[in-house]
Amino acid sequence: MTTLLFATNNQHKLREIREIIGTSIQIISLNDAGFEGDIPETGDTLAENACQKARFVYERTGRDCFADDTGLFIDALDGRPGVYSARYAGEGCSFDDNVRKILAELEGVENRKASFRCVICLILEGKEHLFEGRVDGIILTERKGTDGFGYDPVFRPKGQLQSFSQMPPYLKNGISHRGRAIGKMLRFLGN
Ligand code: ITT
Repeated sequence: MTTLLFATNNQHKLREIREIIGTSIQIISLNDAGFEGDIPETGDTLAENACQKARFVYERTGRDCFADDTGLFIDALDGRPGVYSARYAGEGCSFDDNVRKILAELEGVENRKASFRCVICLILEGKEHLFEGRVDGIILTERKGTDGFGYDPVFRPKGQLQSFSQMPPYLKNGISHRGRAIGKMLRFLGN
């Protein structure tokens, strides 16, 4: 069975990736691999950051691995928070702080269009492969639902009646940015 190390410190992403991938590939966490410490993330694009994270972990572990870099791009905010989605409300901020900040910035704004975009960088025997996934939707005026993480309570995908936080995981994963990017990676690995 293929074994891949997932270069993330975000436990929500780890759970989601395991739910999406199921048992076809064994996903090892940084913890399982005995890897400790921060992974730098200083790029200006999702692809640069995904590759930086994957390369950093590959160089230190020598294991085939992948990293995911994700951002929420809001039209009315000129694409913010975008690449800076994790620390939008400042260093050490919580998911809730970030949600509060975008809701305040969008107060009274009619155009609520946004997209989640995810880039995965997979490193197999030292060679990099990129996979992208995107989902379009809108930013709600208030939080809805309790599942998921990050900006999920205020993001409703196009054509859906529920926010990502109101959906059972299989529904979110079936249409999400991450689900789509991982689907491409699995098809590549299957070939
Ligand atoms: P790693 O770099 O360790 O993987 P991170 O949390 O820093 O973890 P990102 O930079 O890719 O990861 O993610 C940016 C932020 O975007 C993340 O902290 C969440 O707030 C948000 N985010 C990512 N994926 C999301 C999702 O599926 N649903 C809602 N918000 C998400």
